[in-house]
Amino acid sequence: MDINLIGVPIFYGCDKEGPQFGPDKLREKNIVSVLKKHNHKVYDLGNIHVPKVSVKDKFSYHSNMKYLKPIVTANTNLAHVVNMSIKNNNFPLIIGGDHSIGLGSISGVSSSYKNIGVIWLDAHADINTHETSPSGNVHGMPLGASMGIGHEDLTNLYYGEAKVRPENVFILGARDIDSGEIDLIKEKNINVYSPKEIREIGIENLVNSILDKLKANDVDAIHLSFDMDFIDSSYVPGTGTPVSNGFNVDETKLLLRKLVQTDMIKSMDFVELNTLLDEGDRTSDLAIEILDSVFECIK
Ligand code: HAR
Ligand code: MN
Ligand code: MN
Ligand code: MN
Repeated sequence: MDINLIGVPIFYGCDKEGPQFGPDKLREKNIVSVLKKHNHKVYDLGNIHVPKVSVKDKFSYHSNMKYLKPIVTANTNLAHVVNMSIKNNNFPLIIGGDHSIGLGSISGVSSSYKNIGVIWLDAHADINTHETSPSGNVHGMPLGASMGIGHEDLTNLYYGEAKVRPENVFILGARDIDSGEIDLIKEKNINVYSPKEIREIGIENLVNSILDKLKANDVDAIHLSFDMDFIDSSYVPGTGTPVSNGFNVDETKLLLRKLVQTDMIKSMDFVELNTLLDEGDRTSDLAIEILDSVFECIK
């Protein structure tokens, strides 16, 4: 496979310094050679431009969406690079940065396909809006916005319509969901599975049933978005909002490998590595270990 490696050095979505160093940290840890080991061609496109703004301007653009303008600008740049990558038959591997970059990656992917599915691996649901968010952090909003829910500056990013239908969205590993998000999950009937529910169903059964549903819905490609806090907090000190009761490392790898073995995953985000919070390089090393395992299975 031909992989376009795309870094997005942004922390504005989580309002906590650290994730902006993720892309270069993974390069320092030889992400390119790790991917090449599995017979992929890798084109490192470098980092997407993220405009610099002062902390004084955090609320200048909106009262409950911090750093809105630079987030929209960076994600519009990202969307275009992702769209062009897919049009050229390259697999975009988008390295964060915080999870606000899901806005740009999904917008880019959805431009290239008729009807996409999104599988979101995360301790959080990331479907808040400016009206429901308890924090004003935009990394808690990208998945809702991609479904057309929320503020028009986010829902109209790159092009002006919803990027994915709610029935084609699957949130896996969620265990820290805000009350406004719970209401929305009920209202839109969004597919959400906690780690406990996934263990009960079984990883393999779950992957099969998701794939059956997406195929029945005529989905032509699936975008996989992986937030490091999907993994249990005991393994990932280097992430901004760790949550307990998550999957261990082996379960995480198994789920990811089963997902990519469906041959339907055509793009992937890898986000929320915070190098400043890490214990040594523990979480960066784990990030490399996971990507190594996943890209061994992608053909
Ligand atoms: N739900 C909370 C909020 O919206 C926390 C967001 C979670 N942070 C992330 N994204 N790492 O998954 O503020
Ligand atoms: Mn997230
Ligand atoms: Mn999260
Ligand atoms: Mn996160």
